[in-house]
Amino acid sequence: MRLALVAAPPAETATSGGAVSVVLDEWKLVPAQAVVRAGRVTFVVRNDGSMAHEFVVLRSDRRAGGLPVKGGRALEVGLRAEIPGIASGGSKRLTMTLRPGKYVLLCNLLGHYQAGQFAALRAR
Ligand SMILES: [Cu+2]
Repeated sequence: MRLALVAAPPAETATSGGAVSVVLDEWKLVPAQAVVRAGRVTFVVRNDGSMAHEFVVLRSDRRAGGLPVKGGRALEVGLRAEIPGIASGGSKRLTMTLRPGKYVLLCNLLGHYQAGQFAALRAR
């Protein structure tokens, strides 16, 4: 985390630190924005669904819907961070450093990715 901050240009770290709201539901994952500034980002993830969900951040150049799937779960290649469980009606935060690039946000509970709980995110 700290290494990535040090490696980023000063202008970028100075303007980073934004919050990104994300809503989980059956069967979708909807970030408030598709593009964020690289650097420190806080995801504020709210579960509006009727069942528990999770929130996974992968660094990937693949299409958000094009991750390889095995046994009902997407392969978590490029895993960067995760909120393992968010109860129905609950909300959790995750602060991490995003380097510039393409990311896939998903819920990877059994079958949820294939049901449509994913979204693309780009950091620049
Ligand atoms: Cu889910």
